[in-house]
Amino acid sequence: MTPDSVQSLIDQLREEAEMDRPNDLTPDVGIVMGSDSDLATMAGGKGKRPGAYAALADELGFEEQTDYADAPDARFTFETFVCSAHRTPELMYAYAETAADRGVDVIIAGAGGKSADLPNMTASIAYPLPVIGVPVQEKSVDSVIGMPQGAPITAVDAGKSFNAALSAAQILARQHDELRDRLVSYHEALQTEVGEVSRDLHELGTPGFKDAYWEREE
Ligand code: C2R
Repeated sequence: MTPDSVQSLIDQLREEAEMDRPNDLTPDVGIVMGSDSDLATMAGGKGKRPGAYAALADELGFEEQTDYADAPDARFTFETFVCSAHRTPELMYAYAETAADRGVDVIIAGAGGKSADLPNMTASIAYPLPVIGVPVQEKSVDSVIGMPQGAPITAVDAGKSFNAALSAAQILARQHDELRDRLVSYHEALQTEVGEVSRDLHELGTPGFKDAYWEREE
């Protein structure tokens, strides 16, 4: 028996798949995770390094779509759900099966524990939509990347959901020059920052650098 809270999400996804909305009104990236306890890794915050949310929203100008009938102004958007292969298999199935028809072009799927099946099951069901798996912990890596021949998944290292988001944007950028430009700008800013840090370290010397930078972070 599927509880109402899950069934209503499944119904919403299936209805949305029938809507045939124009691409600029649907989420470009779908983010799913096995539990809301994965959110700090998948989104960033709570003492974790920046995650997929930060990469998409803060670095690349995406907005999160929370209402299918009321798309955000931003051209590039993403949606976020919790769905588990183990706990809510019907929801995972409906999510992956409807993703392409709902306008999603690439999925980022994160899960933790030793039996992190959500990313690879999502990849199999959503095929040929590309799925980027995020092992939430080190012990999840093997179960995320261990797919048999013919059943592909792309994956990042444990916890690296930020890079998963950049990879998702790279896939989208093949069709959207605007996004390509944003990716290039992001990379230039990254290089500028490394250059500035390197010059400061060299010119301030190690003790001076520690005083200037480490105190700033405290
Ligand atoms: P809870 O904190 O909810 O107990 O979850 C989640 O991704 C999470 O990291 C603990 C961990 O269980 C993982 N989980 C999976 C799947 N569903 C939940 N690996 C799945 O379907 O793969």
